Order: sequence, then structure tokens, then C-alpha cells
Amino acid sequence: MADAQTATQAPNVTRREDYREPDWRVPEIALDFDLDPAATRVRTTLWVERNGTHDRPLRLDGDGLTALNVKVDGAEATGWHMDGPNLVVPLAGSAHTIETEVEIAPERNTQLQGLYASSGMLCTQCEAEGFRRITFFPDRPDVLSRYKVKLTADKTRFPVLLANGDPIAQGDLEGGRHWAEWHDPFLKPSYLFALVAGDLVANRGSFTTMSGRDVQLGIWVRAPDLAKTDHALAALKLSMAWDEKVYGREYDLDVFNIVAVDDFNFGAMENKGLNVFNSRYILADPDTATDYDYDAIAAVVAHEYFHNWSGNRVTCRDWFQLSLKEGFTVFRDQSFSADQGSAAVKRIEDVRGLRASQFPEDSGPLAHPVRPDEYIEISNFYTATIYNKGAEVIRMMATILGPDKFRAATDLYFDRFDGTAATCEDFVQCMEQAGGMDLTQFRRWYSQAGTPRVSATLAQEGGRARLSLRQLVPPTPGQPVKEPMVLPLKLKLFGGFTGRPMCDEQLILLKEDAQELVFENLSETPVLSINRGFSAPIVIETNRTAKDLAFLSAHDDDPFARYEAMQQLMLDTLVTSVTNGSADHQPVIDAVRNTLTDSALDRAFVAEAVLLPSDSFIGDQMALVEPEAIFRAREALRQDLGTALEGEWRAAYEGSLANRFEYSPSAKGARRLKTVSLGYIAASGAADADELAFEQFSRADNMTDRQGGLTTLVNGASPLREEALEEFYKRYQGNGLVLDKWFQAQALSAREDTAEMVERLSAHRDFTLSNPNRARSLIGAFSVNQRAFHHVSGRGYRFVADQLIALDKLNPQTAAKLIPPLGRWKRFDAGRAAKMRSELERIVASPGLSKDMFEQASKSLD
Ligand code: 0A1
Ligand code: ZN
Repeated sequence: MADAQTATQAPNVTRREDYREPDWRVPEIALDFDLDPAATRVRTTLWVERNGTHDRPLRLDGDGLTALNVKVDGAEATGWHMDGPNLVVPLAGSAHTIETEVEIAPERNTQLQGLYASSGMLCTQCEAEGFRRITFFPDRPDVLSRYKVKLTADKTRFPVLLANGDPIAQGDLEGGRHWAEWHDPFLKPSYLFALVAGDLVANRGSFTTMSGRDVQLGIWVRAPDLAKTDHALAALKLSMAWDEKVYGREYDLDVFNIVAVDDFNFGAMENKGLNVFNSRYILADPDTATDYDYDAIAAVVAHEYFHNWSGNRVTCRDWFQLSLKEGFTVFRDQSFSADQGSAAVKRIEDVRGLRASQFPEDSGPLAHPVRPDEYIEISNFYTATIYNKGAEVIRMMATILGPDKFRAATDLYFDRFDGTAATCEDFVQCMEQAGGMDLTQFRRWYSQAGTPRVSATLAQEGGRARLSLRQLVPPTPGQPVKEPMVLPLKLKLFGGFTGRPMCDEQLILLKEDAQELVFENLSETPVLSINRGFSAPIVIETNRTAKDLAFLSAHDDDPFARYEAMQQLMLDTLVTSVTNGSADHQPVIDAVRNTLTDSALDRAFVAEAVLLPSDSFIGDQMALVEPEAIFRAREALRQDLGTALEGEWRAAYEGSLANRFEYSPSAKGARRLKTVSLGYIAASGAADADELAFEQFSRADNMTDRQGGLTTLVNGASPLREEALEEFYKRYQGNGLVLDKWFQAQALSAREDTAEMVERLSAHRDFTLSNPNRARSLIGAFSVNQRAFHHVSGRGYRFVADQLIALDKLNPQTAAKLIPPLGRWKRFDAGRAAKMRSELERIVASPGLSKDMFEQASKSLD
């Protein structure tokens, strides 16, 4: 394995402060591929220019490459040498032409970085450092080049040949081969290079840009999947129009192609003019994709498209600036999705995701700032912190500046840095300049890791109320002491008696460790609504009573704050129940009844609001996580809610029985509430619950309902459970993306014996570690199932460690992403902690461990 790393070797750490401009620039590159799965020849010509005055040689990154031939200015070169994997060429002048030739074997590339084979096609993944697995090159994002690419391949096996930019020419050759040439007129870093060769068909469309240019769109898939591409194509057109309207950004090439591939380490990739997607984020029809899938497809299509400006036209100077493109682009895709349906529900989903993935990261051994200071393997930094906390940081700047100044600031940023590689600092300076404000202290959001905690205490003294705010940023690895952050808090007071707002919403900036606010002339007891819309990504503790929270859950005029009040009420109840063995469920029951029966509310909102916090989120609130006690407390509350409100759940269920499938916000909301209600009916222990679930499962005309019925049954013990699993399996055998759901449903089951079942499933004939989606659907899903993964025997830990050690041999990137659940050992009792640690130690000691896994597992032991 190219990047094998043993525990005894000192890991090579890359530091942000060591950044230096490249020694050589490469304004132009020509690539000539003779494609063959077993042996692909790559002939590369680089036009290089010395950058500044120095006498350093040209260093070209390589990974697993052997130089077959090196020429300088047309003549065979002799002075070159290899320095480890890299090629070093001494050069005398200030500008030269370098030619290299290598041979690579895409069909043996199981890491899925560089050029690899997937379901009969050849495709590439170059971010972050995959281009060096294809050819020798200064593989860093601040080396920007103009690319010409020629592809030659067998015409029968690979009738379609795609690369970045615009198609220039094509032709046939003897022996059944053919070729195509593509030119990309835009400067780009090597991580945005892409090619695809395969037997593909396209769903074609077109888009006329705001300046009247026609763009040809193509969603490329294998022929049987063509019927599942309409949604992605529609989402692409919506994204193109949205970016023009909201950010004034127009598309810039004559073609925009997207290709779906089955084996992919991440979600998708924004290669210039040729996005490559994990097929799960392209393929959809009602029978195989859930509403969640439909939404995710639109969001990922938008995300990759938006990168054309935030990422491609303006790229990153170095990988420490990754959030410059990712945080901003996530913010952009979140805003896009909010504009397509209910903004409130979208915000709730995003915050739920942040709390499920980023908050635990920020409080664990892998915590890092939005702009990290060092890394061993950059692939490990495609994290929820870079992406989702990064998006929150942009959102806070947008909140502080207001919409007009924020737009002026992004215009300035795109204008000033178009065609260059920029930094997070550059972005913040544009915000400062166009916003007319000083963001010196705000910059700590880029440098300090950890989720700030704020305590907000409201005290009333007659007609005045005093709000005391205190912030604390917890220590994180390498950052024991923190400075106070700038926290934009939207707040409002409501009259506890009349329910009327007592003031307009205010935006206050908490900048000090402690700050006080006084409200005068209050005619009744105020109730505090704070961090409305989740204006700052923090944990907030207030002195609000169960009564206050119930009141806000019914009366707050910010839907997010309403949701939040309900969640807090549920959390307080559940934490009390875990700590004391029981709690008064009545306030939650009453609040849920209120929301459930409020016919003015959007069904999708209701479905979100009545859902109990997850086991893991409850665990995150506790000093020590007790998986079984948490599970029992949550089940007890679920059961009481189910029983006490059985009539209401049934009414909601029946009210949501839509006749025919339709993908619209209201139909989605109805389906969501239907399955949530079904879950509560099942929790009540109603005699007919299993039949109801099975009926929903078997009569469904869409995957959302079918999966809802299935997962309800999978959590239980009815004989219908096996029947449904069997039926589902038979129906979708051969459809990889749907089989992933089958594995995942079982891995997420709330049953006592889930660990055992997951072990058995790992031996199933359809289980394989070589497909990342499949590996994640079983191993990834199981390790976030708190009750099952943390089974007191430690069998869950052992199983996951075994699987990750095996996966690391094939695909280090995907394996390393699955380490974090094992790294949470500090949060558990001594018995569990010791078992988790010993699995991490076993991983670190395994022979031939990748540096990806080494970094994640060894840091997790600290
Ligand atoms: N830039 C992509 C994410 C991505 C990162 C690394 C990859 O390589 C394995 C693939 C994709 C995005 O933000 O969508
Ligand atoms: Zn991205």
C-alpha cells in the first residue's frame, strides 16, 4: 500500500504556518491517456515557470508511480531522480517543457483515489491528493493550470469519453479504438481534474444563462438507470437559476456534465464542468428513493454546482483553507434547499445534523478548528467541523452583516479572487470591507475549536428583568485556554400570561465572558426566547422551567425556537429520568398533544417537533453516557406518549394517508408525520400496530412509506418483521442502493440482539467492504446505534475494529472516516472505555496500517 504507516514510523505532519508559495508554476498541461483497466498509459506535458528567484529543482508529487520516461525541452533527461514517491528534476532556466510517461492499473485501485474502475467504467477522484496517483505534478491547490486532455480507449467498452471543459474533437482509430479531446479554458488546480470513460447514456437538458448563453446539460448513467435521473436534472436547472438570482453567479462553459458512479468515497465531486457523483445522490424514482433521498439529491447537486464559483473559480490556497470552499458552499446549498420548501424545517434538519455529527466531534479527541493548524492526512479533515460548523460561521457573518451587505461582500470576494487561490482570511476581509465592520474578534471562530456554551439567566424584579449571559469555550486538544467568541444571539421576550411578544426580536452580540441586559417597563412575567433560528452554533443553558418551555413550544413565533423549546423540554425530562430512574412525563405529553392537534401547523414541522431526541443526543447531555438507561428512559417516554395520545396519533396517521405519490413539500410532510405516528402507535403496544406497519409496508407506492413500515417492524419482535425483511430483500435484490437501506435498517434496529444480527449480516452474500456505500450502511450505521454498538460485552467494538482493519487494506479513506465512534471512550464507564481503547490500540498496532487510520486511531487514544 502506497501510504502504509506503522506506529513506529514518525508521522509526517503538515503545518499551516509552513505554507510557502510554489517554487514552480505550471500555466499549462497536456494529458494524453491511453485508457485500459489493466494498464493505462499517461503521457503528460507540463509547461513550467520558475516562481521568483531561487535555484530549487522542480519537484513533482507522485504516489505509487514509476517514471518510464522523462524529457526536458524535448530531449531525454538524465539529471532527474526520485525522492521517495516524488520526481525531482533539476532545471537551469526560468521556463521549460517537461514530459513524463507512467503506467497505472485502474482496475487494481481499491482506494478509489486517482483513476479507478467502477461497475465497468473508468473514472477519477483527485481531491485532495489523488492527481499524484495519475501523473507526476505539483499536486497542491495553489498551482493553477490550463488543461488539454486527450483520451483514447476501446470504443465498444468505453463509447463515452468525458473530461473537464468543452469537447474539442473526436475520432475513430484502427483496432476498434477511438479518441476524444477536451479543453478547459479556465485555470484550475489538479484536484479538479476529472475524466470518465464508459458505456453510458445521458439524460440531456439545456439551460440559458442570464446573459443568454446556452449550456448543454447531461446526467450520465448506465442505460437501465436513465429513468431515475429526472430529479437530478431538474435540481441542476433550479440550482443554476438560483445562483444567478441570489449570488449573481453565472455558469461559464458550454457543457455541464454529471456522471453517477457506484463506488465513491464521499458524496460527490465538483470537478470543473464534469461533476462525478456517488450514484446514491443521483438516482431516484418513487419506488426506490425516499423523500430524504430526493432532498439529499437536490442538495448535493446544488452543492457541487455552487462549487463552480465557491471552490473552482475561486479555489483554496492550501488545504488548511478547505472550509473557505466547503463551509461557504454548504451555507449556499442550505439556503438553496430552504428556498425550495419549508425554511423552518430545513433549519431544524440542519441543526439536528450539526448536533449529531459536529458537536460530538468538537467535544472529542478529534476536535479541530474550522481552519486547522496541522494534519497528517488531509482526507481526514473532510469533517463536519470544516463543512457544517464552517457553514454556521458563514451564516453568522451573514446574520451580522444583514442580507444586502453580505451580498455586497460575496460580490467583492468573487470579483477580487476570481481565477486565484484564496484564504479564509481573504474572505473575512471582504466581509469586513463590504460590511463596514471590524471582525477581528470574530476570527476566533476560525482558530478556536470547541462548541461555546452559554448560560442565560433571566431574573425579574418588578417591572424590569435582567438577563445575565455568560460564555465558556471548553478546552480542546492542543487548545487548553480559550478567548471569548463573538456570539450573535437573536432573542425576544414573550408575556408568560398573554403570550404576546413584549419586544421586537433583537440581535445582540455577546463578546465578553459575561454580559448583562436589562429590560424595563414589563407589564407581565417575561419568558425568554433565545438563540432563535439557532443564530449561533452553541449549547445554551437557561433557567427556563418546564412550564416556560411548554409555553414557548406552543406560542413562540419563530418555528425553530418552538421546536427547540419542545426538544429542551423532552431532553430535561429524559435526563431527569435517566438520573433519577423516573420523571414526570405529563408536561411533555401535554406539549406534544398541543403541537400534534394544532391544525395551523405544517405537517413536516409537526413531525420534527414531536420526535424525541436521539439516544446519542441524550447521551451528549450527560457526564457519563449510560446506553441502557438512556434507551429505557426514552422507550418509557415513547410508550407513555404513544398510550396517552393514541387517539391523536391515529388521527394524525389517518389524516396523512395520501392516495398517490407526489413529491411536494406538503405530501412529504404528510408522509413524515405518518411514519412518526406509526412509530408512536407501535410504542403504545397497540394490538394492531404490527399489522398496521406491515400494511403500510406492503401497500406503499413509494419508498418513504415502505421504509417507514419496514423500520417500525425491524425495531420490534413480530413475525411480520422477518416477512417484511424477506419481501423487501427479494423485491430489490440487484438494486445496490436499496439493499443498502435493507442493511442499514437492521444495523439501526433498537432490538437487544442487534449486535449479533449485524455480525451475521457481515457474512451475508450481498455484504462487501469494497463498496463504500455498503460498508457504511452496515458498519457506519451500526456504530452510531448507541445501544447496540455499546453493548456491555464489548462485542460491538470488537466487530467494528475487525471490519475497519480489513477495510483499511482496501480503502483507507473510507475506513478512517468510521473511527470516531470508537474514540468516544472518555464519555463511557471504565469497563466500556477500557474495551474501546483496547480496540483502538489493536488498530494502531495492526501491520501496514494506512496513515489515514493511524492519524484517526492514534489521536483517538489521547
Ligand atoms: N469536495 C467534495 C467532497 C469530496 C472530497 C474528497 C473526495 O475524495 C475522496 C471526494 C469528494 C464536496 O464537497 O462535495
Ligand atoms: Zn463541497
